[in-house]
Amino acid sequence: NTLEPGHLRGQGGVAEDDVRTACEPEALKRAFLDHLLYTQGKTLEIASHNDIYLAVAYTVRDRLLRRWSHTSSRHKRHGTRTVAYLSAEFLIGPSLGNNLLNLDITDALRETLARLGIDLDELVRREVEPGLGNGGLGRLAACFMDSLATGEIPAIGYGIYYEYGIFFQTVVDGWQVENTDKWLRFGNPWAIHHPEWGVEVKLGGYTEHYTDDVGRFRVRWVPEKTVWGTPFDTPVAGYKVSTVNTLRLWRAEATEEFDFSVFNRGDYLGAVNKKVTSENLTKVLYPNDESHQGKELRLEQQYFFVACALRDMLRILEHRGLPVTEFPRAFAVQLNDTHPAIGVAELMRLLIDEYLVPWEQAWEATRATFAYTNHTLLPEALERWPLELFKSVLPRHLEIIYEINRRFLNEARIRFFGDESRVFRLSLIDESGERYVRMAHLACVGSHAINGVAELHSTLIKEQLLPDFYAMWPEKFDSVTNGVTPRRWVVLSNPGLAALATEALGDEHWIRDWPRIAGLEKHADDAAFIERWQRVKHTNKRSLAALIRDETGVVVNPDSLFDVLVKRIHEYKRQHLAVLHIVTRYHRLKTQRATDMVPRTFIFGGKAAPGYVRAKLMIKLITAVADVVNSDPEVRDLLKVVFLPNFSVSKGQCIYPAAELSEQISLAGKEASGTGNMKFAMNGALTIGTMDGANIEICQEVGAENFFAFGMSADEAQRLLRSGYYPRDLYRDDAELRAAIDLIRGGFFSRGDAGLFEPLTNDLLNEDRYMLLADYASYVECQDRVDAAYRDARQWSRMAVLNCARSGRFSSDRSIAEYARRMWHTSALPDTGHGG
Ligand code: F58
Repeated sequence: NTLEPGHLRGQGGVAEDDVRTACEPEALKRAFLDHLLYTQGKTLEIASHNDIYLAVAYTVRDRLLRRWSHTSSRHKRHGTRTVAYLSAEFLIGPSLGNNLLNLDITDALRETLARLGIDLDELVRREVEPGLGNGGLGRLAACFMDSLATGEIPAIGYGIYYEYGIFFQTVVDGWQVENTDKWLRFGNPWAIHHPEWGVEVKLGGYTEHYTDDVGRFRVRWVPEKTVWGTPFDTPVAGYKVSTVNTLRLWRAEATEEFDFSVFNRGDYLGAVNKKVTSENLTKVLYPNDESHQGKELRLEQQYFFVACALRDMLRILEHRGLPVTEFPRAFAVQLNDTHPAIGVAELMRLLIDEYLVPWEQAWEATRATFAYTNHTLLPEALERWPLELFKSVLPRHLEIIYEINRRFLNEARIRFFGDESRVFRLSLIDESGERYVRMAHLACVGSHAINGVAELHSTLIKEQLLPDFYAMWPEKFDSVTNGVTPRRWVVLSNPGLAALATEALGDEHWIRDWPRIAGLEKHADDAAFIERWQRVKHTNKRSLAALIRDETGVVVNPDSLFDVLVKRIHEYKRQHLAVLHIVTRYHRLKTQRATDMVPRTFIFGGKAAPGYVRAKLMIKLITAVADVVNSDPEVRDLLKVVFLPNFSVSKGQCIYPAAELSEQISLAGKEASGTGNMKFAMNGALTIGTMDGANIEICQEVGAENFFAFGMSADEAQRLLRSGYYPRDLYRDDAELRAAIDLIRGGFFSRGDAGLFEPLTNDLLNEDRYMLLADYASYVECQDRVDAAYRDARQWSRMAVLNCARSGRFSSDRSIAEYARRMWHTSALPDTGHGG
């Protein structure tokens, strides 16, 4: 099923390759120089770095295009069910290296460019990545697109072409500072704009109910405004297969350049204003993770891309010559959390208002189409829209939601006879105070499948988040543990490990069949193998040390234990628990001259939502502790603390391969899954973690003896909370904990400004919602066991190899296979090479 290097399998191979698609060094050189001159308008002598990058990118894109068009005609011919993955975020990371890998032309192009004096690896390293996501959810969507293409499953990713992605983070005086991310400034060579597939989207206004000429009851939506959506298509190539799927992201434009009625009154600015307002719709990604704010523009963004996506699917359906009633057989629509859940009401609107399909039939088709993935249990992250706001943006959808609700609650009243309180809880409308539309309820009612993203998470959904829905439809509930793509997260990020794996396993099949990595296990006791493993890790650590030096000025020792905590900054993720541990170590060094301590480098990274004051203070705490610890001569190189700014996909690619200890320390029951935990394990880091999210499954797979587990279980934490949790008692009774908190409270890390960290320390002593103090002792004790284990380098590496070898379950290829079989009922459509 793999291609010959650089050749297009089954489509005539070399013979059909022309100057635009051939992959021999001569052809690549020709294509590159052509693009440099005819696309960029430069000769090599005067080309800028960006000119060269763009010419290279276009050269690579050309080589994707024929496969891309072949894929879409193949999909059209076969009419197989296409997965439409709807997500407000796709955090795809840099494209160049990934496309070269999947096309298998990295070496050929590197050689070609080197002869022209160009360093391909530097182009890859310096590529600006689109930051079109906040964190795990957006990155998961990108890993899934990779696995869908590699598995040759027909799929389109639908989302938003934000002009500004997640903000660029710098650290000034220890504080996070946000800068706009103008990622399109120098152009985006990967996407192709298709204005011809533009879609009109209505917003606001009111509805009119009337009877048409033939006596039918009809509804007309009279919008307050309309915007125009056009798609930007990015090719998503599978690994060494000819399938190239599409990521289709929508940008909003004004339907007309000027509002002529306003213009004619002489109000030029007023007329232009309307255009500006329309374009604001897709201007910026909301940078909040795990907190819902209820902003009108956000609701408009969500509706905008979902409306564009469903219209686009209808266009494709028509293009394939199929009637609208075939919709569910043509598309399986996956809702990546509730952000696209309005799609349920929108498809109903299209079917009943525009295609005049009877309600029952439309509803059956809608349910057969949608499936919903939940990504969080945190109450503040659950989307609820104030009814009035919702009505002002989507008046027709509110009517449809009322009707869905009326029918649904009637069904519930029969199913739960006499249990009105349950009916009240199930309602799509929250009426306990101010009225809201509950998007998770809409997603549940409108989907045939609902899943969590790790086993514990799925259990908690059934037992705590949506128990009434579970009672009603137990058969809808499922669990698909997340996964990550080994192409980006091992092959691209960690070429040393990839080469070692290929050599040890005898072939490259593991790249598309990650469970085969289990074959490394039999080398875990082979001294020569271990030595090579260690060399790879050390090389990766030196590269990361260089990056740290360049970005922060801090010099770290590559022989120290690299202990890493990278993810969004959030109280539930408990970065401040890691700080309490660091301060405890520091205190031990100062008071006990603990010179037998294992030298460690603590590496932090992650963004805080700009309005999340507490999270920003956590960053300041990390940097403040870093400043003191790093400059204390008594500490020498036993302790170093680094905050690496602007954590991103690119940064992750340097960090995961260099990590030895992966910190996954959320309060049990709070992290739905985590996916960083998987990237670390694949790259041979050991985990110190709570029994939360997918940590539990990682621990099961790698074996408890190769995993540093600590802290309360989700059950224990909930019981403790219910029985009365008094963090101050824990503080009083634990001398080391007291010392750590007192150092922070007393202003030791804030040059005497004792008030600075008080919001954090007071909270820990009085409320401590995320129960850091309850897990502190167990965490510190566990970290002492980490030290002991690290002293035996050989044994540590053996455990690291086992972590990698036993991470087979955590490839997104496995997740996608589960979705395809259990919720989408679709299968691969491989290119047989016979034009078939
Ligand atoms: C994350 N959610 C979960 N949300 O926290 C993590 O446990 C899980 O592994 C991951 O999803 C993938 O399933 C997450 O990243 C967001 O960033 C949302 C973005 C849009 C606004 C609300 C939060």
